[in-house]
Amino acid sequence: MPAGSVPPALADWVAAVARRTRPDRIHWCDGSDAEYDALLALMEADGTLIRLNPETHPGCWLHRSDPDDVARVEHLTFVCTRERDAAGPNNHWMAPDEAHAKMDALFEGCMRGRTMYVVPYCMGPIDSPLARCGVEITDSPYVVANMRIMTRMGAAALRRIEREGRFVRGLHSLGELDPERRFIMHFPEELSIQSYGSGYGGNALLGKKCHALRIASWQAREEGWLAEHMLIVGIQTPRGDTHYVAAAFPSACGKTNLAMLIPPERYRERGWKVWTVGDDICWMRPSEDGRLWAINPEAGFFGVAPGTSAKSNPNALAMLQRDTLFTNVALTDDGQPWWEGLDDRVPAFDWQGRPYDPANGPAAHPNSRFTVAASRCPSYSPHAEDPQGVPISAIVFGGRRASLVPLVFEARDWTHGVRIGASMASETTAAATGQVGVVRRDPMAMKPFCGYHFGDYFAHWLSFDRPGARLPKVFHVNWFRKDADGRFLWPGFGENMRVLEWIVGRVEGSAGAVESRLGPMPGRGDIDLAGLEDCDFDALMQVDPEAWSKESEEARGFVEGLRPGLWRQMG
Ligand code: O2Y
Ligand code: MN
Repeated sequence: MPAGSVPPALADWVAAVARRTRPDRIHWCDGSDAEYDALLALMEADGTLIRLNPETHPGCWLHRSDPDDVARVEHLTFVCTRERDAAGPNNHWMAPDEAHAKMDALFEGCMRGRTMYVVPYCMGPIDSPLARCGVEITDSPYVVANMRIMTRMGAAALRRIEREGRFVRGLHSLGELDPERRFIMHFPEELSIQSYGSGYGGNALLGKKCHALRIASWQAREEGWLAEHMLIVGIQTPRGDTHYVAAAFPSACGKTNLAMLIPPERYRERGWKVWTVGDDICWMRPSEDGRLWAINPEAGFFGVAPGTSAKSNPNALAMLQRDTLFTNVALTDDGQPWWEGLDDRVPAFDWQGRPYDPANGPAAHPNSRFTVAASRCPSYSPHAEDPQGVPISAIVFGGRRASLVPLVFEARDWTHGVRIGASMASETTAAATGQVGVVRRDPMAMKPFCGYHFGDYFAHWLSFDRPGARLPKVFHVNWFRKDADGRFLWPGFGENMRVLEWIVGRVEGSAGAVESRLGPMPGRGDIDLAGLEDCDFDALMQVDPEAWSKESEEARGFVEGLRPGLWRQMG
């Protein structure tokens, strides 16, 4: 037990878990540097971690997961509410009694021979009223090391838990890493999570998707706030004002790249700057001034490595040079991490540690990851840790659509914005599903992460439109539209700044727009296209009325299928 007092509810729960799981040892994590170093040494000794080249990548490590355990498992992820309807058709549901019986049997004796780590953590700045605490019990030191980077973990979190008395209980075991004995269960009514049989990412770092989205979205509805799958950036204008924008994109649509965007030189010269607050999750709460104030509940980035390059994300490359845990990337012959899209070197070993052979597929797993402290990001906002959060001026929804959806348009008002978010659909990528190019409905990019009924979720969003509210403007973007030959119509990456400039201009009231049936859109003269002579702006913005009507009809059918009458309430 740690020095100082442990809330009895926490001590009792830890004791009960130990009685069931039978660990050889219990370690209460304090979050110290010494503890982190000891964990790394332990994992180096047992082969869980490989030290990367200390000359080029000091403090960096490679972990290779089980080859059958490389991504989130949506089909094994359940929301276990007393009433099936509360979880909604958007979640796999299991009755809590049945789920507990199943999990109790799996956890029985599963930590024999292992150490049980007790990880108190805080999602959000430790002194923020918007932050929430949890405790993850796990038998994976790799999970502990990741949680230390991704959350505020250790003694300070334990003190806050002691003060508040309320925390989310997360129980995790690697089990046998058998895909047949793998479940990720959420019990929002009990504020608890149980995860068995996977050591990977969203399945195992319970503070992230399980707590900060599925459980938090439930808590947010009860308490009047929003827990969203959104990045947060601050956009500083040449006048020195910073507007904060939250943006929701389905997994693998470049959220991390947008969160760390470096404006093109022309913009930088004029004084534009993009500040990173978060790359994946945003908690927003209406404040007394009527605005939504947001925090990033995470303290680090768990980003996809493949595709990260000097072109797509120079800030990420800079921060990955030291103190980073890599998972399932390839290795060069001199022990450097490597992934597809990084550069033209040829790796020596693939993600499974085999000598690299292109016949075996990509060298790095498509869902290979880096875990790194947010503070290592060169564009990390000086306001990212402000306890009150940052005020959100615009919300941007987006998807990956090769056709139909224009580069950018604006919602007429909040309710229309909710309709746009609820109508979101995106093409799948290899990293997300293994299937490529299938259009999947993903409202507000929350399909895998909303911990309750989507109909109730949209109604919750609508409820923010009330007297005195000064809600953000809402936009929709699509960076991925292609021409008839399959070439991208928009250059993307840093050039997305042009669209952000228009969005900021709309927020400030200085940018023009033309009206369209979708909502206001930039006309040719409203958006900076200088130097993009090859860009077919008309093709980018063109909307086929018939195809759009069909798309809207599908979205209407989807929303009305959730809760009849809801579509009409959405503007
Ligand atoms: O596959 C996983 O376990 C990771 S999923 C993930 C990780 C970081 C940020 N976003 C996601 C996601 O799927 O949205
Ligand atoms: Mn995500």
